Amino acid sequence: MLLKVKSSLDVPSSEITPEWAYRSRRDFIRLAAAGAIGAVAGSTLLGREASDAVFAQADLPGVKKSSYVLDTKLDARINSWEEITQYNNYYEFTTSKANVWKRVDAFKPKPWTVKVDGLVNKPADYHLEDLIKPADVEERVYRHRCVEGWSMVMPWDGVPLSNIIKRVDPKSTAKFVEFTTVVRPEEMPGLPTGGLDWPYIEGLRLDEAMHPLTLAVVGLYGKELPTQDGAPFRIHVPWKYGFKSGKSIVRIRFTDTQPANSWAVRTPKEYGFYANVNPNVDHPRWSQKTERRIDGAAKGLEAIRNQTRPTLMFNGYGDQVASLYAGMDLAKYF
Ligand SMILES: Nc1nc2c(c(=O)[nH]1)N[C@H]1C(S)=C(S)[C@@H](COP(=O)(O)O)O[C@H]1N2
Ligand SMILES: [Mo]
Repeated sequence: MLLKVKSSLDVPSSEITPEWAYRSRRDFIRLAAAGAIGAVAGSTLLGREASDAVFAQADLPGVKKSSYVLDTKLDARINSWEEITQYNNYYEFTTSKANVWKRVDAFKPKPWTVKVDGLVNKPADYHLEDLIKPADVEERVYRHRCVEGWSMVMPWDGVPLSNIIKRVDPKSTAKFVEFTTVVRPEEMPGLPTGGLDWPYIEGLRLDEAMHPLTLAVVGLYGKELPTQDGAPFRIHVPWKYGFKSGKSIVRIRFTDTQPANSWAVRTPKEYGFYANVNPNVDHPRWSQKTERRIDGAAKGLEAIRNQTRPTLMFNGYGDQVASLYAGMDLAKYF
């Protein structure tokens, strides 16, 4: 198989990449040398490498590195492109996590329009590029925790959601933001069997949506977002369970009442509106005290290895976000 190695690899990694990226690169080179990965090439962003699958996806030009980087004391390894793009929840395609990426080919993420409406001063149908300016996009490595118990670390490319919200200027009466995700029967083979009422709806309190950690995501590893991860535009709220982060968003509505989010509508005893990552509040059918960090690199993706680790309050982002919930009983508002 084709082996492409970029010349920047000759430069000591530590000189051109931050420590976390360096470790991830070392990991990758070790795996590549061991033959675990078929093809290697140098990716431009942050000096990381990836297999050919990455290069099928178009570059996002000019992604900036962000000051929000991973705490390497908690996480030394960023999940690989393959792990992030071949183990997904996106029920509109299939409920089988390992197969979403195989069922997305019919989906067309371009062009993309987002309707902004409700309690907002500049309602309109916006072209995505007018809502998220490509020049503003930065990369942030965030932990991601699914309510089902698995977790990953991903390098998302996006802008703070607050940038968009300021651009469209909510009215002072707006208290919540509701996100509606796309429904396209011709392009989404899992709709009939997905078990939710479509469209998938999520929402945040306006102050959660304005929080600097809340990201409007358009890319991954410096590449355009693959469909299975929510192309062309999804949210990532790193201190909340993954279901709060809607994919392929087509509508942003500002409201004064709490949005009826899909999972809370479907099973209110199991899923709430807040869904803050909380090891002390169990899901009715399982504990949330620990999580399984997806790590398919060692044995190949067919044998995803369990790496059990303690789940952190607010997914480790407590210092930044706990004040949003001061005085709230988080067992009641789960
Ligand atoms: N439209 C839509 N958005 C969605 C989902 C979904 O099924 N449909 N799944 C959610 C859940 S449960 C999780 S854990 C994350 C998964 O994101 P990832 O596949 O990029 O890791 O997407 C969230 N957003
Ligand atoms: Mo999830």
